[in-house]
Amino acid sequence: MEFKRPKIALIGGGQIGGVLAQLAAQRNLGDVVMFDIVENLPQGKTLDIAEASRIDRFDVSLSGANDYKDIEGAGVVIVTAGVPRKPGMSRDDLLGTNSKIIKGVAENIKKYAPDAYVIVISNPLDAMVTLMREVTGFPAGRVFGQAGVLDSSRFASFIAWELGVSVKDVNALVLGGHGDTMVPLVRYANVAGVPVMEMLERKYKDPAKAKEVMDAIVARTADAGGEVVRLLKTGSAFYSPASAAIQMAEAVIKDEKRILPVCARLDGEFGVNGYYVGVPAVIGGKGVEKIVELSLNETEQAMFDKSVNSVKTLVDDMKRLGLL
Ligand code: A3D
Repeated sequence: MEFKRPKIALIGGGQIGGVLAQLAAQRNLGDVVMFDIVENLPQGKTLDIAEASRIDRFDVSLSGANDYKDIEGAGVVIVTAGVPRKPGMSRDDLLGTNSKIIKGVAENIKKYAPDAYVIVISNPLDAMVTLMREVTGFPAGRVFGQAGVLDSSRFASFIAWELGVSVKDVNALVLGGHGDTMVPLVRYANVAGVPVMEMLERKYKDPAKAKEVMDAIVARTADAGGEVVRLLKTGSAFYSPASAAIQMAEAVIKDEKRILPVCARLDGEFGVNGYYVGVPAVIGGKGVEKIVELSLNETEQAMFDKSVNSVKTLVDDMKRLGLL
């Protein structure tokens, strides 16, 4: 038998696509083919990254493509095709433009990489994952979205910065749709096992002040994408979304069984039927292998329901516009 490196196809060679290619190579995850509709762009980016192979010590190959045929044999496909938002836009404003793009991308993935695991990053995330699944017809566990890993990392970072502790010791989880209604779960957030609220109350010696600080962290988490957009002005975050998606791809390729918050299809879990939303799940060699359920109190459940409803509204909009 002949051993072969895994093949990773990146659909979209823009800001996130470029960082994805570089991280996949630096981690020796597999051979990378980057597809984009812009002629020479993916060829140029991948050549640039490949020429650092001696410095970054990787043997995987990188190539660019303007023909979908080149993604044949891909085991993992990461999709960033589409447009990012600009200041003043919400993710939902991208629905019309990106739906049309994702539909075409999905048809080609179905044709050329019918066995692939598909990780979607394009916004509005939950709606685009839904569309990808619908058009490819792949099993639900093979199509999922990146949002929760990044949103949770943002939440964890803000907690670590506030408490002056290593972010490596912070566990923080964000549930729900990838939009303004996302649900950072304060009650489950902890630092090396100690509840975050206890840490904050000890720091400020005032429960009201601790709550005020946490409310600000929660609000900043929900607005974190917008904060970066307002600073960049020309596009949205791209380093951190790429890191997040690579963690997910690595969990699949190495069958790690990581528990990661991802946009996954729910079939009764969390009381939701037939919709894609952000929840913790076991990610391994079979993609989304299991949804990890956890109990929510009344307030958390109400926030989660609101977030799920905003995803449902977007999916309904796609149906109304004939996009789904
Ligand atoms: P950008 O740098 O514009 O790259 C998008 C690329 O897609 C460009 O190179 C385009 O040429 C390409 N493209 C356009 N149409 C097609 C097509 N039909 N087929 C193939 N490629 C095409 O954007 P970006 O990389 O900054 O962001 C990409 C997407 O990710 C956007 O929709 C963002 O909103 C989204 N995003 C998601 C997150 C999440 O955490 C979910 C975070 C940040 C950005």
